[in-house]
Amino acid sequence: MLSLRVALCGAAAVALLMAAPIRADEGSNPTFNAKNQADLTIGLPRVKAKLVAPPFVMEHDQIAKGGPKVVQFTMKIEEKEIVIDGEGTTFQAMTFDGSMPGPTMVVHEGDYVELTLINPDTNSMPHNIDFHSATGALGGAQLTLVNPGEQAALRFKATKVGAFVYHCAPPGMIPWHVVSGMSGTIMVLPRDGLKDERGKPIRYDRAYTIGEFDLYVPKDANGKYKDYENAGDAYADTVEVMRGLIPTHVVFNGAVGALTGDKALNAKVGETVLFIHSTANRDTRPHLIGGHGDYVWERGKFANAPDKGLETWFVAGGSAGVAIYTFQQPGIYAYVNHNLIEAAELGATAHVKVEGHWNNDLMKQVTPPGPITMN
Ligand SMILES: [Cu+2]
Repeated sequence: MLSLRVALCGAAAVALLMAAPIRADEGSNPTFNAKNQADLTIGLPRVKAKLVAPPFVMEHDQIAKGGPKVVQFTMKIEEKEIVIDGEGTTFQAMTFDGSMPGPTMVVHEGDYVELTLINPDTNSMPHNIDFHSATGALGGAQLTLVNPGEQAALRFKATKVGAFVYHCAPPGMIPWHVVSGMSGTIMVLPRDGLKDERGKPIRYDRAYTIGEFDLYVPKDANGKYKDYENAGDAYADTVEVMRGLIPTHVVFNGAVGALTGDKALNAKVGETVLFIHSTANRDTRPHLIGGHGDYVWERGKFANAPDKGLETWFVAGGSAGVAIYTFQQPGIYAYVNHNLIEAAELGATAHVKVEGHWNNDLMKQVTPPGPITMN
């Protein structure tokens, strides 16, 4: 308990340095609920969204049906121990709804996102949420800081189209909470769906969400990864590793192998798959080995025309990129961070298992490997 208190005191000191308001109702902040303004959501349909754990994406319409809605979401914050690699290394994760990344939220431009954020009293730390898609109050972080045993509700209008990161941003502890697992994606679709540079509709058959995380796990004097009782106990050592900027693990969806083998993503030849790739802290460069990005919004923002036919794309830390590919050959594809050291040594690899018929015209093994016959 002592170390947790030390962690939180340290965090409070940093909060002062950052001069960030602790909560909206403390100090001299603007008024976050202005008087004499009509509530434009009155009379709009209200729908409850059903979030699902990544790599899956909640059911959604690619083209909006009807006018703007208030889409209601609920997320519970969960601090928990997870195992992040095949060696059994434990990690004190902090999560939105129990998963790394948190669930992917989908709405349409002009909809209102209404999130109830719950911090159960089984947790030990304050948390909040900063939506990169929202406007004002640190992306909502100022209005949602909840202590264990509290909940808060935030509503914002989705005015920008694209895939955007959301993450926890508690004063003084922002990077620690982010690299402990607290990020996810919200995708705001244009009401009339995705389009190419000429306005031709782009549709997809499946959507997957991949969250890349750089993890910083402390080691003991013998070089063995340390176990901790809880996140607070891990705080001081973890921040020391973080400050070196060398991650011990770079993983997709919370652990080495979270999306490989029998946990691979699935698709069929002829299917068009949308991949959302978020990274809340560190730059990355997704690449689908043996495939391409047919349409890629590197910066994830649908107001811009997509790039076409890319081999590798760049996703800046603190953003989510979107790539669309129609699979043309069956097989196991590796989807990697093409810093290959991070992919192969540190964990940033996923598999896509694609079923269907092989096309000899696109590729054919003319002669299998054998003795040299040409001099
Ligand atoms: Cu947090």
